[in-house]
Amino acid sequence: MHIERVELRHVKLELVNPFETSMGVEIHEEHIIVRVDSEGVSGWGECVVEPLPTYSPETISTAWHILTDAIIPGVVGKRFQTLEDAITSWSWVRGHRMAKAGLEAALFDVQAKQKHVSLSNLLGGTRDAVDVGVSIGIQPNTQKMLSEVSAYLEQGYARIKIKITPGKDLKFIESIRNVYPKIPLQVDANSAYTLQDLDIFKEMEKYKLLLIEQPLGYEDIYEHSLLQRKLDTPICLDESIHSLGDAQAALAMKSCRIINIKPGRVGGYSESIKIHDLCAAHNIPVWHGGMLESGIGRAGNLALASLPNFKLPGDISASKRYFKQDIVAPEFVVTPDGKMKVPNQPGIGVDVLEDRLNAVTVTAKEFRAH
Ligand code: OSB
Ligand code: MG
Repeated sequence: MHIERVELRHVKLELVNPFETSMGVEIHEEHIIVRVDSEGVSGWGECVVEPLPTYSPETISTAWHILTDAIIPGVVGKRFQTLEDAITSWSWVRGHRMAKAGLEAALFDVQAKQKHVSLSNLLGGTRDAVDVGVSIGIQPNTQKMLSEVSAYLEQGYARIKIKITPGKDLKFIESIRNVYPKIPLQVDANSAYTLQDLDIFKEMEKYKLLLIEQPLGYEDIYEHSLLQRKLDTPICLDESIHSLGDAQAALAMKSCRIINIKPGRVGGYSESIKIHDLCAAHNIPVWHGGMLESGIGRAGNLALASLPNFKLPGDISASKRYFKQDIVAPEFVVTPDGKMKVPNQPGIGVDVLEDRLNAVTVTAKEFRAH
């Protein structure tokens, strides 16, 4: 694999609706798109960093810096025997997993295109469609929440997740359960609670939630084990799992019964597959999280979510749930039975629309060997 050129683009896409969580409100989605040109093909990846360190300590600026000054100089103009060799070239860089994952994704796309196989096929996927759900932000009142839930159910989503924060939790869950006693329903706290809030979680048990996502500290594994011990509802860790080692610790401590995998959070597809396999061996289901990706990241998410131990619906929604217009074609759609097709064309399996990409680009930078 000869890496001739790398390009970074800071992109800014307007969301169709503001997305509110316990971490704040997002009106635009800003990420970094990575393009790698190698031997006649272009590979694409999406680096899911955000402008400020609300979800992850990484930001657009830190990832731009690490890619530009540490990672890309060891890749551009180089020839690697294998994809693994390319990935190993940045193993000396500590942390900065989202930065690594964006470039790794583009290299996987290059590899799949050069082998004329789909990314799903290259990663070991076994399904041609996956169950998908929707992640609904915090709403001003229960009335508005109910209309959101009903609209998404009508579109076919197989599972509803709502964001919660202290004061906007039980009454929202109760209002949904009153109208929809049976739908698969889960909640995501994004670390907004502490062990002092045990009574709130105890109260949630009667609503038969599929899971409670990341209730406690964003790097915590130990306190989640204390909470899980007191609950029948499964805890699912998101923010706390950055690596295979974190997943091993969480399973050993029984901190959760389900894990959310986001390739950006754990450093890429390679680490995601290790976590997927570890969980499979321990009978722990995983599901694919989301970072409001554009179609580039979404295509990769679908490919990864086609692996067999992704047993619960992912936060992988239709393009139009996020953006007026996506930057890839075809756009992603959800079927009436709550599934999304896994692209089966070579690589990520969708075409990047260059004019759309240019329209959403804030800054771009090109790297070539000199
Ligand atoms: O915690 O899962 C999360 C979006 C940004 C940051 C964190 C999270 C989310 C989501 C969005 O829940 C899910 C999606 O992409 O649809
Ligand atoms: Mg989450």
